[in-house]
Amino acid sequence: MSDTRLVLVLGDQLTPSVAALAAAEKCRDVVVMAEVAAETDYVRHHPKKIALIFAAMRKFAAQLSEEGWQVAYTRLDDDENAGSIPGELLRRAEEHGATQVIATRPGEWRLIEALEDCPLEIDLLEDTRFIASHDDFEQWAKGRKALRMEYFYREMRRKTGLLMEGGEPAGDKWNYDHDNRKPAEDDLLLPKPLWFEPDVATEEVLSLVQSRFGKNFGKLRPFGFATTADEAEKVLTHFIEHALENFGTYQDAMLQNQRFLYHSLISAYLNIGLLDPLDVCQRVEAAWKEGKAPINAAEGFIRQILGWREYVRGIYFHKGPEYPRRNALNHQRSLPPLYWGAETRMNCLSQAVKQTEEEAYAHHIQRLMITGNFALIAQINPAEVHEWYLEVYIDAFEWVEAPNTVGMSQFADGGVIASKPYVSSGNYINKMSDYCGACDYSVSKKTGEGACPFNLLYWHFLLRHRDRFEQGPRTAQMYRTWDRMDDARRETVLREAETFLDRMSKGETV
Ligand code: FAD
Ligand code: DLZ
Ligand code: SF4
Repeated sequence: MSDTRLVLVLGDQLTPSVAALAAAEKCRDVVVMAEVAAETDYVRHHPKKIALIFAAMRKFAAQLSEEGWQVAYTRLDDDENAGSIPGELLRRAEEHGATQVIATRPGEWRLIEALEDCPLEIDLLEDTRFIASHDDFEQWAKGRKALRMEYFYREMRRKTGLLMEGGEPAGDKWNYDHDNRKPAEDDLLLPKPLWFEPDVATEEVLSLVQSRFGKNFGKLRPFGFATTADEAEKVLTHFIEHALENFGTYQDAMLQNQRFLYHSLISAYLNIGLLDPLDVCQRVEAAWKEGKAPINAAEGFIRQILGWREYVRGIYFHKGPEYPRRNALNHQRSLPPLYWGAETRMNCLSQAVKQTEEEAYAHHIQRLMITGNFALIAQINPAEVHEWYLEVYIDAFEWVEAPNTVGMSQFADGGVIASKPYVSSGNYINKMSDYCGACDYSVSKKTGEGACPFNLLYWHFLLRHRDRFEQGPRTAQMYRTWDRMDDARRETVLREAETFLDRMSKGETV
């Protein structure tokens, strides 16, 4: 046996300072990276996501080699490919006479369990690329009845000093959402995202992905994502210079011809290690200090990363491996084919799904208030909704996707994350988007031929769960509105909602 150790670097751990690399020695250890079927196939990922990960993995491996690391890299089509991460570790262990492995804890229970079952001596180190450690989160959560993001976020502001002035929040407010959430007008001068032409290495990956995963849901080309830390850095700079200023104000707006609005498009880069979350927050804070962005934009943006992103990761690990399978509302309906691009007369859903198919991207409000809202009020099985989100977005990894989908969007965790279900009638969608004007349905019609389905299903959902929500401080008002309607109207709403759901479940175009 040699004293060589294997250093595992996964496809979402592409940071030179990641814990396993920080603990390893260049002169002694071998870095193991592998493109494997177990990771490409555990769900049918969007082809753009596989392409991003493989291209970024290959370039990161090349960078490590240039820096003097010995890298054992396995390509998906290599003959000896063992097909899984533990399988590749075993193969490389034999090849190098190694028995010890240094690894950074993966971001999914599935892979953590697979590594724990692997018959090698694996040292699983904490992933230090987050602003809050597991201990930090556990200490914050200890003894609290409700684990609300807002209080976690305030603690993180205090701890990091971000947007703090003399121990108080900058501008004297923790949260500027009151100034945000405005609808947007379509405007040719809106900033355009920064895309990159694929180079030779990326083109090679694109050909592989096309031949192996071309049938997965989603368009592979055009492919313009950043695949190195340098490029991701350019995307961040581009966002800070051109979009940050308006990020807060139009954070919740949706336009059918402006898919990205003032969003940053950096989630995938953060999640695979090409950008560092604390660094991103500090860059945004600096832009605010230099007068390049107002406080509502800087605060709104920093809250997403320092607050939401860190908080959902804490929840995922705090709640354990069963969390993604929760179904507190006992919703059992199957996900309708419209989520996979089948025809629908609902323009908001049609636009959100088409955009997802083409870009592997939708912004937060599209995910929460279009595809998520509909799945919830149509009472779809949350396990199927969870799988859909994990498959279709470029940034989807279970630690961040599951709390957002199962918890925030589907209320399937019974209210751990959300203090109320994120449901709305068509009115909210009409206020925040330009979808309704081009829809077959009429958003102003509450019942009858052509009535917006959101207007029917919203009440159907609330009535089904009356026992759970009617006393809630944030939901009681909805029931008072319902109770004020006359009997005939209430009966019609529920009957038409049932008819709609039956038709949808039979596979009819709705
Ligand atoms: P911006 O709007 O520019 O926001 C900046 C950054 O804040 C994002 O890049 C992201 O890192 C972070 N952020 C914002 N909101 C959240 C949030 N709720 N949770 C965690 N981080 C957040 N995000 C993922 O990274 N992966 C997912 O798989 C994922 N699944 C989601 C599923 C549902 C049902 C919902 C409602 C949200 C989901 N989100 C997910 C959160 C959010 O929608 C995306 O992070 C965001 O849309 C990414 O686009 P952006 O980089 O342009 O974000
Ligand atoms: C998502 C993904 C894909 C599609 N392929 C690979 C791969 O071939 N090799 C690899 O190391 N990682 C891949 N990943 C990322 C892993 O699935 C990710 O590390 C785990 O889901 C934990 O977050
Ligand atoms: Fe969606 Fe209803 Fe508006 Fe159509 S009318 S786009 S279904 S909210």
